[in-house]
Amino acid sequence: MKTTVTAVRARQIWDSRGRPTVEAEVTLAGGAYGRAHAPAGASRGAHEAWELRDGGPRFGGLGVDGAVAAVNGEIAARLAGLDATDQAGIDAAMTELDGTANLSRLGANAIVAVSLAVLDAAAAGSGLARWAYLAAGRKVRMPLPEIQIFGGGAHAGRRTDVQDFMIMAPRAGSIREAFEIAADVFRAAGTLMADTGRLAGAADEGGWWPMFASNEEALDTLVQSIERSGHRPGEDVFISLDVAANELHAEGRYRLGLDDADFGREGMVERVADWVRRYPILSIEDPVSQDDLQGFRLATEAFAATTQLIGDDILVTDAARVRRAAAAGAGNAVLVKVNQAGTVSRAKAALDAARSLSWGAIVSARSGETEDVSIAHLAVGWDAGQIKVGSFARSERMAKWNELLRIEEAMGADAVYAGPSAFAPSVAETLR
Ligand code: 2PG
Ligand code: MG
Repeated sequence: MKTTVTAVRARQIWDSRGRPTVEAEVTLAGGAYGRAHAPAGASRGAHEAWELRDGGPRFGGLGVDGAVAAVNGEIAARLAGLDATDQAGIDAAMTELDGTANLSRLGANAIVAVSLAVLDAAAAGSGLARWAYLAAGRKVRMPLPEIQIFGGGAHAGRRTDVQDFMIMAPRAGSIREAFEIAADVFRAAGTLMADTGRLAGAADEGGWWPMFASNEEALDTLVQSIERSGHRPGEDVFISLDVAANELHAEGRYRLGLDDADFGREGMVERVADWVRRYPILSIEDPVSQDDLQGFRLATEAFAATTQLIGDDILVTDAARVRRAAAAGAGNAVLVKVNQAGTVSRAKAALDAARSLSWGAIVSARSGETEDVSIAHLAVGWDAGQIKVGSFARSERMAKWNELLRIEEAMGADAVYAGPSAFAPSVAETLR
């Protein structure tokens, strides 16, 4: 069969933070070829699939020789002869071969790179772009992008407590227009920082380095940037925050160092709820820590009827966790990171769980990325409705945004921007 896997190979390459990561290549009997890279997070949930690093003195312990060897040895041997169009079968073969729940034996970085490379090869073998191969003839929407303007938290030496200060343009007419708005706001924010003597470079995902005296000063500056760009906060452009509160949490308390504030669960939720009331915020991610389902439920009660509430570290792209949170009345959207799940199939299962609950779903990059554009195709082909890639700068980010422009153009008259339909129904209602 033309789509039979004939070769799987890996090598160590370097990511956007100059750290080693895994590149996998897959070749099929008919000559089709696929390639993909494992991304890497900095603010990682403890329940994520396991990224295998070599440890020891070399590269600060971040080497991936073990993961590369796992691909070139056991994984390559196991996948030879399997059909690349059977993504579920390939992914199951790798998870069974690994034998651990969190893929820690062979490494989720090894497995995810191969899983994505198999998808790439299978699409190539079918003569289709990955998004079209995944869509399989169904009508899919162009996703609504979340675009970072200031990067903080673990991506900027903890200069702010909140990690991602992002914008969304749900009322844009197309993703092309959403990018034009983002470019305006990003530029205006840079000018504003320069004019006020606060321009100090970029954070890990390309957002402006957060030279602020409080988390609210960052929010105020973001609103000013939107205004300066000529767009209207709360009308054309909304704020989205990833609090990444797991990083602020220790021994049952939340600490906002920049604001010199210390909270219990209720206080933390109230602080975020207060921001939601006072700023044009449309989406909040991880307002509480990875194990604080009770706090996630409190946040849901406080503001999720009208605001998107995304679980990242608390849901870790796991279908069972999504269903458990929903049963507890917690959350209305899931962040989908393929490397948190470990395989394309597991990530898709988390997205399907969200969809069956009428939740929002945001396909997301990691803070450590490469030129790999797989997630642009997943977001479109899976009809996720939203995508998060980082800022509007640096080529590991722009590669994904630019790929989305190509996809939109290829769709031609069929291209429909998800807009408000990307959100859970009660949140979408606020935009109509
Ligand atoms: C997140 C991501 C992307 P990281 O928390 O959502 O911003 O960060 O990849 O470091 O986990
Ligand atoms: Mg996050």
